[in-house]
Amino acid sequence: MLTSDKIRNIGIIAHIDHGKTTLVDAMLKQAGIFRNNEEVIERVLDSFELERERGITILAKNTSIRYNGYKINIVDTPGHADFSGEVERALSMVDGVLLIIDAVDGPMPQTRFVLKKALENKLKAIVVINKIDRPEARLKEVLDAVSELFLDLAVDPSQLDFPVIYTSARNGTATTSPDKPVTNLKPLFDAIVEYVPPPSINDDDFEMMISQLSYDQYMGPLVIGKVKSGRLHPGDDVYIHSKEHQVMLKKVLKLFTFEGLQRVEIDETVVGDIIAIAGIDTHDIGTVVSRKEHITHVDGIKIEEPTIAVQMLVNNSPFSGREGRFFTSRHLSERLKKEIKSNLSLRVTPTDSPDVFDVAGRGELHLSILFETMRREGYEFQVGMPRAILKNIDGKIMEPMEELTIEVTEEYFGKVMEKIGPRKGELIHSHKTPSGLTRLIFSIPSRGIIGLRSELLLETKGNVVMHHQFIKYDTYRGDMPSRKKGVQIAKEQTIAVAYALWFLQERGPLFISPGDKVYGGMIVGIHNKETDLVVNPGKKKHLSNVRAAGSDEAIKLIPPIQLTLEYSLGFIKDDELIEVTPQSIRLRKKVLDHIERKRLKRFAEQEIEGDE
Ligand SMILES: Nc1nc2c(ncn2[C@@H]2O[C@H](COP(=O)(O)OP(=O)(O)OP(=O)(O)O)[C@@H](O)[C@H]2O)c(=O)[nH]1
Ligand SMILES: [Mg+2]
Repeated sequence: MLTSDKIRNIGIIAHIDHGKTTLVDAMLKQAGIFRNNEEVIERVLDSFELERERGITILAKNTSIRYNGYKINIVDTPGHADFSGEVERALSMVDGVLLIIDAVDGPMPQTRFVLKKALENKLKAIVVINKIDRPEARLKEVLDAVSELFLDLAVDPSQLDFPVIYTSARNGTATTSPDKPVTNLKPLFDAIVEYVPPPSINDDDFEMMISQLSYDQYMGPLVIGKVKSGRLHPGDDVYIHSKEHQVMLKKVLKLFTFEGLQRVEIDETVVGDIIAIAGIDTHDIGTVVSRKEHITHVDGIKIEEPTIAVQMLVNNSPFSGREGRFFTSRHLSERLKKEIKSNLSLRVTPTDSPDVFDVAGRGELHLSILFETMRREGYEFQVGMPRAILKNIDGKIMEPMEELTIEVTEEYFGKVMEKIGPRKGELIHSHKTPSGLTRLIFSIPSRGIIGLRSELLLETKGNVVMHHQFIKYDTYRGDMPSRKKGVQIAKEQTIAVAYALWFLQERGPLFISPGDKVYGGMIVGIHNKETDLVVNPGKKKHLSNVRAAGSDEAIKLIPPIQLTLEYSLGFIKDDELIEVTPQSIRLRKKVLDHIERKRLKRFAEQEIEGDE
């Protein structure tokens, strides 16, 4: 029978791509989770469709292994800074962390962030220097850099004494010292058992804070957390204590624990184990489940605040309701309400209009993953231009600032500087990486990062690695020049034809292809000049016998720009919107009517002149 002293709860934390999920694969394999002949996909915990497509972890996930009579509960977390809310949530369930560090790259911005959180939470950290199989690995320098980081971040001296394990997650090997031979992950498992403390126990009644929500197709909603005290059984009554001190009585239907990749039903909980409860619906993360009606306090989970906001609107384009299943204001409102229950660093604020919501998150990717998830679920909506969340601190306007790290080959150095300058980025530091790239570190306003990744990928033909990390609020850096180019706007509703596009592509890159349906006021391409241009992409050739340039044989269309959410968020201006449906991403002017739009623009210009 499992006892609390045989439980170890660990979080796996790191900068993006340093090998967390790959290490979990190796741990699961060596703990015998899979059958001998079972075909196991790589990064098995990255099970969410968007995680597999992008090769990154987005949501923290639970799994567990058995080793030498111990149960090791593992929470894998995402390394991308936009999902750091997931890390903060995961840390509320564990007693120690494996801090994974790439043996070539060394500590990166997110390494610092996650270690800081772990140390603040008084968690025992085991340093895992991973990817030691890489030929450029530089174990000593990386370890020195890690020690410096601990010196900087430790909140008490005992934290400076951290064990170090060297691993190759890909090869499934670990060692306590680089000179020792490596065969398997045993040294890592032993370190977890030895250094991570067992969960603390007391003989109070059952209590658990909800750290995660999940769903079971038979049981409905599940709440997940680490049992703080006491025992719980199916059928027991429990009190749910919200942060707002509301108390509700619920009945436990079923209880589960995690074994490998399975959820296994249990009839009694063990203190310190990570469990799932069925029967408690609609409850927020941070809420406490207790056998007691009165408890002293509900801590909740402290999450960093959002930095970027956009308006999310009901789709009121002429094509509204054609491609999606959910598109009313009520649909959007309910879906967003559900999202904020588990997506802790997201904020949704209603506005004066029932059709418009203010949605704030930790960055462009945080928001675009939400939008992409919703469109795949069948939602239609529109999104406005992202803006930084400003604060008024002591009478001064402050804005969120980030540390931006860019790695490129030397030839693209100039191109990167050209893009960062107007976005108010300041180069703080640059050096060569062990793999021969130039690593540039900037301080830049959060709003300067919007759309930057898509632009740099285009400029460097995909040869760029970019990370950013919110650092602090600082003095507002002033207006940032918005997009210099104008757009080509469809004159009226029509179907695009090759003949018309062939002419329009001369004016600038297009977003549409022949056969695409467009509406008046929809943006069909970029205009290479500063002004906007109203065009007719449906204009057909006059029938004539004269063969001329522009005849069908001569029409060669340049492939259009494929609109993605990230690109669009960086592209649009204040008077434009992104229309998102399960099938399409379209850009449009907020005001579709050309005369009305011109009138408003002239009016706005006069106002500015009048100001001066
Ligand atoms: N050479 C080498 N590559 C590794 C090793 N571990 C992981 N990788 C590779 O590094 C890349 C990232 O691995 P992941 O396991 O997805 O990294 P992660 O830390 O989970 O990434 P996020 O969850 O997105 O932050 C993949 O291409 C892995 O194959 C290793 O030990 N050696
Ligand atoms: Mg991962």
